Amino acid sequence: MSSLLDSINSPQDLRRLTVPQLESLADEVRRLIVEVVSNTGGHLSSNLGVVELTIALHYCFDFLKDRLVWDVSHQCYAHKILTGRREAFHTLRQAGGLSGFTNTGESPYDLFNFGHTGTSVSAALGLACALRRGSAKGEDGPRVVAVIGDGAIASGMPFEAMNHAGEAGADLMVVLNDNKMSISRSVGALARYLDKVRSSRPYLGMKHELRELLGKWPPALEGVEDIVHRVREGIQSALTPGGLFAELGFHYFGPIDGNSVEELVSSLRHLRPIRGPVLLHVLTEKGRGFTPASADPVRFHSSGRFEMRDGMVIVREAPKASGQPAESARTYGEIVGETLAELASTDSRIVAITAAMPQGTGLSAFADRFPDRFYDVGICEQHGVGLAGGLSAGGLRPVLCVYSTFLQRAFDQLFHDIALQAAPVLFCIDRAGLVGNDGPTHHGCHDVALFRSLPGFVVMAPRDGEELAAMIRAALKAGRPCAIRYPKEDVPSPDAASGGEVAIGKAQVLRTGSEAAIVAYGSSVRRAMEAARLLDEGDGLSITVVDARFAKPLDEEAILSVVAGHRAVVLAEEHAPAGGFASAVLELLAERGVGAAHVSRAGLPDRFVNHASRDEQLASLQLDGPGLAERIRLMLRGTPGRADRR
Ligand SMILES: Cc1ncc(C[n+]2csc(CCOP(=O)(O)OP(=O)(O)O)c2C)c(N)n1
Repeated sequence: MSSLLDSINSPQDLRRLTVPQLESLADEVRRLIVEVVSNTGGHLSSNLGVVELTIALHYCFDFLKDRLVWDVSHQCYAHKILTGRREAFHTLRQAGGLSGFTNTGESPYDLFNFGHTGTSVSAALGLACALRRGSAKGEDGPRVVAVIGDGAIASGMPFEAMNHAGEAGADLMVVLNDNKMSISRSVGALARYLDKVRSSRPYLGMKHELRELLGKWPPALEGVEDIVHRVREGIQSALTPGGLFAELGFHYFGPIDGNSVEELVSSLRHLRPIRGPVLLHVLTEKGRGFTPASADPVRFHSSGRFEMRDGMVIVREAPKASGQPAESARTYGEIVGETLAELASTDSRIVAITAAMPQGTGLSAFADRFPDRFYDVGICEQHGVGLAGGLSAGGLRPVLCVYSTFLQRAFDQLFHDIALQAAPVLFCIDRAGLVGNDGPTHHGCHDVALFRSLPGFVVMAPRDGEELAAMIRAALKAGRPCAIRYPKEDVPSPDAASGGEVAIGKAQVLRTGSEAAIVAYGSSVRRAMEAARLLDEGDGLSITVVDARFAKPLDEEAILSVVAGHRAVVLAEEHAPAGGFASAVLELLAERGVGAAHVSRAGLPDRFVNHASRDEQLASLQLDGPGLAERIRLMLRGTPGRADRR
């Protein structure tokens, strides 16, 4: 059956349709998104909410001349479908296929490779300032639009940008996509403020009434201009929804129905010619049009593959790589949450912090059990770290659970508010290493380098759940800043040597061999064990495997003895080459004057790793068991491993 969508290969095609046709097109776009995401996984709820908004934006603007910036850009699926990528859309998030975020390599309509929240307003303001310096100005000059969610707008950086935009008077339109949700419900005073604004009458409709009201001011007061002016302003800000944004220097409009193409098109056309900073507040429904997602937008914020059977959503498991040890189908985050809850029941100083990710970081159960010892600070990682510093100064033992990539923006707080104060705060760093289909914006490849550079920090990584729980216990006893990193994968079943205490700065030797050694950090330990088994069974080589446990302080004695006792040593980790665990070992060898010609690094390359499944990424970088085994074979034959030649 032919459809409207089949005829849309660019936004120009879209502009040939009528507004009622656009409403039907929205249904078709939505169906395609659900169909594809059920096969690929992806950010379903947010995308379903912005279909009409995306259509209306491309209808009213020409984003080859105008500029469109998506915040986070996890909600860009309809944008991709409408900007010439409909036929490739089924490859979403797959190796070699379309990215799940805007990607400058894919289309001239994608201006940034974004995946972190709160960056759109600054970027759009930068574009607007750059355009103002260029030649294309005036009524018909290009317009810059940023689309940002109600969760992201509270994340600090947008306020810095709006503060600047208001002052600079830049020609910038911010579309606030308000669906009341971050990943979970939006939190904080701004969320409460938006609740109030949401229930007020739209400002577009009130303008006329306001003018009428203000025009009828008693003539006796007209001489007292200043007073009249102030009273007018007072009335205006009391009666106008969105007064907060007006105070920041934005013309506020809304709230309007962001799931009505008609209302959107009429508002956008009305606002397009307005100069200076404009904020259009649109109300949308997260998960709209797909009942399971609108009923449970949190579950479908970032969904795995699924299928529908009898109206029920059935999760489809990703195929597991062969040769891996059995997994417990539990996440590291769950173990963190359980361990913290257990310890918190006997230690009233323990409190937990998340930056808008209670589910993702495994803290939901802790939050349910200890609601008054749990802080969700919204998407504000910097504030989360600063808060942890303050809580610890007040005698508490804060634990901040956060994804590696998002913590990066709080590096100064780690330095200033934590390390410099020697604050006993524990950082539980989830999604450390490669994250699979989300790709480069979400890989956690720099945390070891960041933490290692800060005096006083203990930096560690477990190989399984038991070691993680033991590290949490050790960290909370240590009374100093500590960081534990763990990957985005199911926790492997414990091995024979699992369990027991973890002593700060002590590694664990898991296998002793004579030919070569792998000193592995965190998630690489299980792969090192697999490599040792393959080399033993397939090549008759006996291999030592050390679970390093600590990147700082290193177990110097154990590492120096392994390096001295083997003719080939591989340092395995999932981290960027600069500053990681392997760097720490090489620095140690240099300090001690130990030759490192027989030592090689197996880590991430010095480039961004594209989206693909995590297993595909690890295999392509020779960081899985077979890859590590092959590196050892090459080293023993005297040929450097592939990674060394890269
Ligand atoms: C710095 C940073 N922290 C956390 C995240 C994880 N994250 C992705 S989307 C999202 C919620 C965004 O909410 P909102 O801006 O309201 O957009 P919506 O998904 O509701 O459309 C979060 C917390 C991120 N991408 N970047």
